[in-house]
Amino acid sequence: MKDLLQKAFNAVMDGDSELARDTAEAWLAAGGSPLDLVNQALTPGIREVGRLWEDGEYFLPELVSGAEAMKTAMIVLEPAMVQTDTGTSGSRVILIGTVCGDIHDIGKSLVATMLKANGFQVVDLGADVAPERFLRAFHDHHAALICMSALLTTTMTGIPELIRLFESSGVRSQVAFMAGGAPVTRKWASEAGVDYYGDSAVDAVRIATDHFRRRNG
Ligand code: B12
Repeated sequence: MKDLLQKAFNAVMDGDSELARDTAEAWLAAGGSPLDLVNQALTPGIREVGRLWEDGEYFLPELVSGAEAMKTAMIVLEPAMVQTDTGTSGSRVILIGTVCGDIHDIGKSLVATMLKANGFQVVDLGADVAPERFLRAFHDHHAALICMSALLTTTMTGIPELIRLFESSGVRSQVAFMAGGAPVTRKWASEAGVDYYGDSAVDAVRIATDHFRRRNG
């Protein structure tokens, strides 16, 4: 299994989508937990790619192919993660999206997958989501919790912007907001008016579970 972890890490580092897919399949076939592969190999791999890019050792094509390799592995792993779905009713609707101007969607999708795996009904709006789309989806799906992801210091301002839109539309009190993503901190999120800050997909599940337990009694 250790060998597969190393292979998956290398696949992301080398931007090798084929190897990433094959390794993820082999990992599942060997009985490995999908989340372990994400946390112990794929995420460290993409973070290392980001570090090398920041240091000028990798260029944008390597960053893009590393992300593609990670996403390819995630496509294999996702069905195995959501298999534990407990089929809970629609009273636990969560909207999720990456804020406007930001196309990073790997972390957001991981959060969405983990929430689904824990029985929440998740409406994933994708990346680069305009505030008005969040508002429309909130009305369409009667969502009780909205999760926002931001990976850029230039786009994280979309978080308070979205909350202000809900305030000016008179619906702020009907919904709670959770935010996360590399540049977002607990302190910043609280100052931005966010109800919950989460630093990982596992954290998001814990917070959502507590939120709905309190709300639904
Ligand atoms: C992969 C990547 C890309 C890929 C994205 C592919 C995709 N489809 O997502 C590509 C190549 C497209 C890309 C583009 C760019 N990128 Co980029 N990218 C990254 C990289 C290397 C990894 C991000 C990632 O996927 N991490 C893995 C996931 C699993 O982790 P995560 O996203 O942090 O998510 C976890 C937690 O944060 C949390 N979380 C995330 N969202 C949420 C939401 C909620 C509600 C909760 C509770 C938790 C939560 O849970 C997740 C799982 O545990 C980061 C470096 C880094 N260390 O983060 C740079 C990084 C984010 N990028 C950066 C930059 C600058 C860019 C570009 C501007 C580059 C350019 N010059 O074009 C563009 C931006 C384009 C745009 N408008 O959005 C900078 C941002 C700097 C800054 N401070 O703003 C970073 C930090 C790199 C760096 N060190 O400089 N990028």
